[in-house]
Amino acid sequence: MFGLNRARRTAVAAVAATAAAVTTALLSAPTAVAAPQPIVGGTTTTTTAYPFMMQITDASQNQFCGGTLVSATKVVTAAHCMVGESTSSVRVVGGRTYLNGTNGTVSKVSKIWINPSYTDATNGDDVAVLTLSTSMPYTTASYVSSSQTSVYAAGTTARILGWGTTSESGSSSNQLRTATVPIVSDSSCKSSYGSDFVQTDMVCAGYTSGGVDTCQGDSGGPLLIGGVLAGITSWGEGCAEAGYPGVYTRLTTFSSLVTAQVNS
Ligand code: 4AZ
Repeated sequence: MFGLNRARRTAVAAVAATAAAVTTALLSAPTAVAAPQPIVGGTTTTTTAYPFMMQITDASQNQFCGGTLVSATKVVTAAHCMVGESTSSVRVVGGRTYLNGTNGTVSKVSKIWINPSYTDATNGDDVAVLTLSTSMPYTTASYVSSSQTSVYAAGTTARILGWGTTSESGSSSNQLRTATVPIVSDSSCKSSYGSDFVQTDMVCAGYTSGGVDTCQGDSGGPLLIGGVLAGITSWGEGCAEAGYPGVYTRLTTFSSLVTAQVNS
């Protein structure tokens, strides 16, 4: 298996490693290096602009994944973010644009539903729904229904959001970031990823030349099409590499399962 990236929850180790890497770069760089780019490529934004954008954190409020508020007490995220977690090990934080902020609403989680078919992100089924102990006072996102499969037409503009790393080996962004990327055809994504691309369960987005993508720490967050939740950040080969678009959970396939959880 090639080096696929998925969510990293070793936040402290990652920060230490990144600090060392930055020090090395500063000491050795002969000329100016490019400024770190958002997500990878994009701009800063706020949870005021995207109020349904949730931080999924550990019990100490260290963010490790994203999630999308779809009702006052339900958050859609990736199954791979929740593997090994328990209701006592995670929190959901809303209304907090900055990772180092202390504002917003922090909720405990009373239930973690992981798609029972989930095994590994490259096998699909990468969806989970969290039930919150405290209602979030924020505007929710609507999500695609199972019949809306045409939203994934190749070339359609999609929006990605997260606090993830701003380059493949970079550090997380303190401020929420966003970018837009075109949906990639299933045939093209199959050319990139072969049998790891499960067409029924995944959709790809990104530029042929790379440069704009989700990366480590963005997992579980939204891919919006026309402002509607249509995908979940799932996996990819590296980040923003030419020929390797980001891979997102194809939410139309799981819409009914999600609705069952949202109504439970
Ligand atoms: C991650 O580790 C991750 N470039 C998310 C998305 C992508 C790679 C890694 C896609 O959370």
